[in-house]
Amino acid sequence: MTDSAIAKASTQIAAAQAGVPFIKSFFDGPTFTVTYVVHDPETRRAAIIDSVLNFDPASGRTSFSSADAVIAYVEEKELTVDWLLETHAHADHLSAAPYLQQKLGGKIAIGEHIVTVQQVFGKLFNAGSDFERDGSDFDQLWKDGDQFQIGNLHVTVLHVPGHTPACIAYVIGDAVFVGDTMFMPDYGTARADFPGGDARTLYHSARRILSLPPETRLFMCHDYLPAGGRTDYVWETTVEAERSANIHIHDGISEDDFVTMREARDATLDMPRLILPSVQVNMRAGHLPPADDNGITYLKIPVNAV
Ligand SMILES: N[C@@H](CCC(=O)N[C@@H](CS)C(=O)NCC(=O)O)C(=O)O
Ligand SMILES: [Fe+2]
Repeated sequence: MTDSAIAKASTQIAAAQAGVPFIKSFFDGPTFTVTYVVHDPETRRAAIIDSVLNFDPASGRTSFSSADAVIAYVEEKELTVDWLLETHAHADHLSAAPYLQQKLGGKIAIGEHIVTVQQVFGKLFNAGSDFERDGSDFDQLWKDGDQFQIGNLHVTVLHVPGHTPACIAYVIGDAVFVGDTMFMPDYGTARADFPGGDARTLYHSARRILSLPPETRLFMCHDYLPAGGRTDYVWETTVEAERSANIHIHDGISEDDFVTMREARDATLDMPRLILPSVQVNMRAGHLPPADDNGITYLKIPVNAV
C-alpha cells in the first residue's frame, strides 16, 4: 500500500532541494585546506573545488590520499564531475586537479587574471618557452559576473582580488566558496603580501562578498584555528555572522584601519611551508613541469629571490 503522506512529503523535499547545492567538505590537516564536492541533487552533476595533492618537501614525493578520499566519495555517490574549480593559484598546497581530471573527468577552471600570476611566477622560476603564460594550461578562465551551471545549479563568478590578483569566489545556489578572502569570524582575513596582493583591494573584495544577503552561506578555503581560541576546525559561516563578528572586517571597520592592521600582521607571517613547490605547479594548472632528459621532474628553489 502506498503511503500518500510520505509520497507528498518526498515531493515537497525534492522541490525544496531544487537549486540548493549539496556540499561535502574534506579537510586536509597538513595544509589546513578545505576541498569541497558540490553537487546538484536532481542531476548528480558535480564540481570539486580546491583539491589537494599531498606533497612531502623533504622527500620530494607526491601522494594521493586526500584526492583519493574525494574520488571514493564521488564514486560512492555516483556523481558526474563536470568541473574542477580553483579559487586561486594556491601558495600553500599543490592542486590535485590534473589527477582528479584523469580519474573523474571535468574541466579545470580558474580566474582569468591567472595570466598575471603566470607572468610573475614564470619569470621568478625562469620557466622555459614550453610554459605558455596565456592561461591555456587551464580548460576555462572565468571573469567577474560569468555564469554557468552544475546540472541545474546556477553559479555566478565573483572576481575578489587582494590575496592574489586572480582570486575568484564561486556563488553556487545560496552558497559562496570565498577562497582566500576572509576566514571564520574569529580568525579574520587572508594575508595580502604575496606578489600582486594588496590589502586595500582585499578589503573591497571581502566587503563585496559581505554585501550579499545576510543568510548567504559562506564556505572558507582554510581554517587555521585562532591562537588561544577554539580547538575544532570549522569552515562554514554566513554573511550575517561575518558582518557582525569578523575580527578584521566586521561592519564599521574602515578601509584604512583594515589596511593598517593587515599590513602589520602580514609583516609577522612566515612564508607558507609549501609556497615554492606550490606556485610552480599551480601556475601550470597543477601539472608538474616537464621532466629533465633523465626522466626525472625537478622543482626549483630560487635562492635569495623571494
Ligand atoms: N602555516 C601555513 C600558513 C599558510 C598561509 O600563509 N596561508 C595564507 C592563505 S594561502 C593566509 O592567508 N594565511 C593567513 C594567516 O596565516 O594568518 C603554512 O605554512 O602553510
Ligand atoms: Fe591562498
